Amino acid sequence: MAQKKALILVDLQNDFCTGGKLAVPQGEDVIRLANELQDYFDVIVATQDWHPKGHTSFADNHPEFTVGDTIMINGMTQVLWPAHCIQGSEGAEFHPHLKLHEGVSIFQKGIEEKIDSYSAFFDNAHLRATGLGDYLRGQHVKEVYIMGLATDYCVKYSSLDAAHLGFTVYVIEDACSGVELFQGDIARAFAEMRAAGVKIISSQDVVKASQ
Ligand code: VGL
Ligand code: ZN
Repeated sequence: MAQKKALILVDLQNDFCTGGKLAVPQGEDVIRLANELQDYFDVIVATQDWHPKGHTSFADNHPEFTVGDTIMINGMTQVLWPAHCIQGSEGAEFHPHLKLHEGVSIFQKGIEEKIDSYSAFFDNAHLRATGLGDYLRGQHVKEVYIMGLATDYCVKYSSLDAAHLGFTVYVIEDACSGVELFQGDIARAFAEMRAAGVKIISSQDVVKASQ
């Protein structure tokens, strides 16, 4: 069976776009590339951040703290966010301009109340897999291309986990947008990804490679 390339569309949801609860600057600008780039891949996966109302990452659930604070929960650091991507809410829906190809598999993460999951592969403590790694292996995928929201959280942690799982990993830089909670977070995220062997490319590189 031939080796395959997968495209992972990370968290292209209303809450990460303009007007959403955790809006990433220009989040919706990457949707066009998501629509175009699907043409170049054998296997396509879309992820959704999918939290219960009482999720531990929501500042509202820690009344003594505020959005942007970092606290310790069960020995791990956790950034506190505005409530976002609540299961079944409009904010958790994919952006209306996203046109997913037929057969795209959807993986949801952050579904457990007590632990966050930035990565599309594992929760933040690496206790539980989402099934994405096994799914990709089952599809004979060797190379994964990652794009979406947000560069400095879900894109970063998904790409690091993918690299650790042994995939060859590409992050499509112009098809990502970041939170930049602290100035320099996006640049530091790319540096960490590079250090882990992740290749940072552009959407044009994907198009050119297919010609
Ligand atoms: C994300 C912060 C909180 C993301 C999800 O998709 O990057 N960021 N939850
Ligand atoms: Zn989240």
